[in-house]
Amino acid sequence: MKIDEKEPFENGANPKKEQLGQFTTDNQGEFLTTDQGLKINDDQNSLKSGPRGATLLEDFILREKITHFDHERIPERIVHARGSGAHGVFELYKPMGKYTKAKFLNETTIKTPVFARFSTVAGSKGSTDVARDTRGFAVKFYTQEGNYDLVGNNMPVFFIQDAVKFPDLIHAVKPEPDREFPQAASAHDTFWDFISLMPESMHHIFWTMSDRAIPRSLRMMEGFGIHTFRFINEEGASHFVKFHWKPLQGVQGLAWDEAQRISGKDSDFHRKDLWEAIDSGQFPEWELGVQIVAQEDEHKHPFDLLDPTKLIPEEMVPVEIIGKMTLNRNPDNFFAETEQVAFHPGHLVPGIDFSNDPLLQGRLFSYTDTQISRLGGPNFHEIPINKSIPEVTNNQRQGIHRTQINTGRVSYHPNTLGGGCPFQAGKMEGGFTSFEERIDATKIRARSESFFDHFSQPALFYNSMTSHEKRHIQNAFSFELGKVKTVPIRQRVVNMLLEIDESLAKIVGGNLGLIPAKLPQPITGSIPADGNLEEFHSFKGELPIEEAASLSMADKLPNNIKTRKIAFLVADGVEDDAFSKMKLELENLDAMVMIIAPKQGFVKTSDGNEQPIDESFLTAASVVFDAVYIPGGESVETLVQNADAIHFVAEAFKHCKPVASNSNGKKLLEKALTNTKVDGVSTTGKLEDIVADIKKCRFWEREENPIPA
Ligand code: HDD
Repeated sequence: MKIDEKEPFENGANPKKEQLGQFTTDNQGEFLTTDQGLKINDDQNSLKSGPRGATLLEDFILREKITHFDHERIPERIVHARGSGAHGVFELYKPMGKYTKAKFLNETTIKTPVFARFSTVAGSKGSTDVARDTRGFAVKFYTQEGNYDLVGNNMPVFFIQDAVKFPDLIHAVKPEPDREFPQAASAHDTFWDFISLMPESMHHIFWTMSDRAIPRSLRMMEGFGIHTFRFINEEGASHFVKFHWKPLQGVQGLAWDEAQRISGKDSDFHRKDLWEAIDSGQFPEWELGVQIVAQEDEHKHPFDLLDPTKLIPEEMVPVEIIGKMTLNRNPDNFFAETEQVAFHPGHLVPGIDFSNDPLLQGRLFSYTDTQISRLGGPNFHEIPINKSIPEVTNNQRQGIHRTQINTGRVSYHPNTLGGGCPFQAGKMEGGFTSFEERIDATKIRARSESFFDHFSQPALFYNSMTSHEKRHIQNAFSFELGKVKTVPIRQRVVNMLLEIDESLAKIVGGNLGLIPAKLPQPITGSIPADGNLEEFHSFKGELPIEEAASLSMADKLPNNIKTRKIAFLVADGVEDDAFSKMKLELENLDAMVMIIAPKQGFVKTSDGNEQPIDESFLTAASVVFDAVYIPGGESVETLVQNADAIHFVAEAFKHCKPVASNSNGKKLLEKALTNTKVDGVSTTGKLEDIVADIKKCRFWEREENPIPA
């Protein structure tokens, strides 16, 4: 497609889907062939010297098949190796021309195709989905002006202020190099050693110690562009902008104990959840929001807009919702699409530009560089999932795996032999021009003093948490540091917590048998010539607000029960009516009901019907469900004798989930729980009671009186 043809984006057309279609094959009804297209007669026996003889080197069919197999792996991503992706569309609610000339942010009739990939950071490709970790949230917009990538995370700040530290951060969190463990875990000495020496990491650490780091679902997390970017309008005026993704499914986390158990029971928990939601037509949606700061207000805030360890509280600059992304199609092939997709924060379109955030600036180098080794050369943009919709017309040629066949003798610019083509595009023709920022500076390897308030924002974050969220943070610090073997590392972190919140430092210190001490915090970087380190120390600045409700997850719950997974525990003799009516009613509200019984196959209901079973107690676990329901009947007499059924209910309760029965089913609840007269346990069998509890997601106050399970 030639640049600027906008029609293919309108009237429901999806030019990316069409483009991918040209590369899609379906083996249905086809003969088996070699890679050269030769039909194969026997794919099960190698060519031998006699039926019992040695295999012949001549067997090109055997050689080709095994050679391909031998080379099927490519290097996994150095970070964000474990990920899941999906196709979708972005629709704009209102034109943003006042701020940006980007076409996909100006034309509300256009549906821009997107591909989104969500990931953990530290773990390898085969690691668990539910590790305590930041999640990557990367979206590729296939716009009519070329690809625009918003490569963010599910947390609005980052660990470090300068990209030069990124390799150290990642080396510290990855499995330790001599022993190659722990996998997909930050709870180990090298990570906390680094963190204890890096006060700037504290803000992000508070986010990773919160439930944001163990999302219930990839569909239930917010996304953030993190850095301050620029919007540039037609007149060339610049506004600073921060990007936000707000999920319409609500925001929810897991319990930490639950997350650890899910890692054993179903380490594909998030991947499967995303796939199944899309497959069943429950398309996940996020609204895109922007926080805009006028150019002249650059220095108005008590933190530096260029510092990626800081956020702008929504209470200070509201988020303006401008559009919506819907993920509506699972990939056809995981490797070809999700694995080979190559994101880059430097893939821009006119109307969006960078700021001088030193973390962003370093990223701009790293992403293309990594694709060259990961995807094998400089032509990775030709892989179908990475291809832009506008045709690529430039003078780049050759390189490994080149697929484009450029005609003609001219591959340089300027030229006359090719009629001067391809032409440079002027501003009016959509040619990209960088924002003309005036720079008058001394070359210096240093950091601005405006980056040194490392403690006010983590304090704001902690202050903004509800009591259960605070408890989870206290427990997460205590868990992570408890796994650290080197006591001075634990002590340094506890001392740093003292700079942020005294009560937190004392609770965590108490759990570790340590007393927080007020000591000078470490400094990083070069020592000034005059030896005066004072100004290099981290400090806790003043913020105009003490709490920001927008930082808490507590009031971001969904107002429906769509895609919630509810386990029905049954056995022979289950009351037909109580069972099938409730199942139907919940499914009518788009919840997902799974029937679990002592054995697979069928159970006989009270009316003698045969009810098929989805899973047995052997294969199912409460941790992968959002709620449990026990319909009454003779079945309950069987279930109260079944240790797995009792454990199932108790474990769901322990993880603060809604647990329900009808009046005849409550015997199982009474057997499993010490107290059934608490919030989130209903025995009325009424749909409205169960739905109200499921909407609340969790009853965290139960953690104050934990039960064994
Ligand atoms: Fe990065 C991948 C997000 C800092 C270097 N990064 C990667 C992915 C996400 C992020 C979501 C996975 C993309 C995908 O799904 O393929 N990275 C971030 C965010 C950062 C950040 C939000 C800070 C605000 N990253 C960062 C720095 C560097 C890198 C400072 C290097 C100096 N990131 C990479 C990388 C990766 C990557 C090595 C690995 C695989 C890839 O790029 O394609 O280049």
